[in-house]
Amino acid sequence: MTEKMAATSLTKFVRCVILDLDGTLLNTDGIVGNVLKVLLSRYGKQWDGRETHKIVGKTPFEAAAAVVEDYQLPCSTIEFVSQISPLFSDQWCNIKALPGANRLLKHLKNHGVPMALASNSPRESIEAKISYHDGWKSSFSVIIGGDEVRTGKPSPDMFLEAAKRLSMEPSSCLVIEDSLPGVTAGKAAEMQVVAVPSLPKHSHLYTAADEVINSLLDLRLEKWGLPPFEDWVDGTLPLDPWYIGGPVIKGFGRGSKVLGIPTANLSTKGYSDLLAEHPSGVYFGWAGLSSRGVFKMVMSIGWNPYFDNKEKTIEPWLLHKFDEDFYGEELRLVIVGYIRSEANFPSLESLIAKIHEDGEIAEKALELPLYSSYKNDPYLRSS
Ligand code: ADP
Ligand code: RBF
Ligand code: MG
Repeated sequence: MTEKMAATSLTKFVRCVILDLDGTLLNTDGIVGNVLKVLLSRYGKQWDGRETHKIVGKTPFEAAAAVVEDYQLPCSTIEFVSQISPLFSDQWCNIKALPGANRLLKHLKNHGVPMALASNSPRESIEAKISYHDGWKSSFSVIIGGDEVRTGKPSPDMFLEAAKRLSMEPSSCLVIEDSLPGVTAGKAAEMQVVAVPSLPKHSHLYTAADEVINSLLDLRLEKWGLPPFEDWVDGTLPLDPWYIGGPVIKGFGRGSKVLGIPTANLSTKGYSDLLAEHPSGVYFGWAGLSSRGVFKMVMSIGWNPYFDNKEKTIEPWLLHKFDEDFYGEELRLVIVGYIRSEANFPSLESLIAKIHEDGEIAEKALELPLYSSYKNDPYLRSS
């Protein structure tokens, strides 16, 4: 038996799913950063975001303790918690679902797969946060907050209690978690654990997880014996369309054109929130160039692991042969679907081969009515 087959046959099939909330289903990180910025400025300090990894997955008290210590604040952890709590409560209505969260909950609900929500946040905060998302509360047969067990994650208590209330054996539970404490808790509970790290470039730390994926869009439920998603079409996942545009700027000058894959770079200035909202990966859609027309397009968003970029960039390859460059021209993109997560490659040849495969997938998919209708989107032609 090959190693891969052995690994597959060792995968335990599950019957229910236990989900974490913040960073897994909800995009809480931005809100946390904003609130800390406000509160720390009252102490004359500046939140720089670099400590985010120290608070992800912690209980509110532990996270507060870490900040109080790191910034040497002249207050107790309890005082800090009481100051920050109302600031958070004010923001709960602004927290967006992470890409793929609604899709996952709907799918599991439709297929009658029992779901539990297990979060280090207090029960009351969980209820408040999910109340802003239609259909979420009724998706969960069990909800457990950090204040309902003796010890929060990384202790397994919360997950074991969830399994008990679902009347499931721990080995029949799949945990989906973004944080390291959450993954530790899931493994300590002897459950299967899929990690979806919420912080970029941290995936190498999640060795304890049974699988590490980049976003919920990459979840393959059939791996765990659960009903597979049925929305993939010819290697593509339809998305709610989103829009980005601007003048074409100089990119990294790596000579991608020589490789046959020129990418018309857009400035990321003014789009950082939009880019942060979308997981890195390969997407496709339509590209409008002000004086030239509308063309098929496939693009990568992210850090290009092969080149280890420091900034999240957007790199659209227009699937058309142009006789000249078009730097400075207005480029409008409508992104309609997802193909895969970014990968690293052992050689430049294998990276190029994969990008060409992406191009073929996009080329074909964009003929489907589902995607071709966006070719006429007025956004692509107005400038
Ligand atoms: P840079 O590093 O400056 O982005 P590239 O080698 O990626 O350089 O080339 C990108 C440039 O090539 C684009 O800005 C555009 O002017 C031109 N170009 C020509 N054909 C295409 C195409 N099919 N898709 C994208 N850009 C193209
Ligand atoms: N770079 C990577 O490091 N990993 C990838 O998986 C990857 N996929 C890409 C897919 C497409 C469709 C395109 C256009 C680019 C991709 N790139 C990827 C980015 C590539 O490294 C980069 O665009 C060029 O080499 C210019 O920097
Ligand atoms: Mg480029």
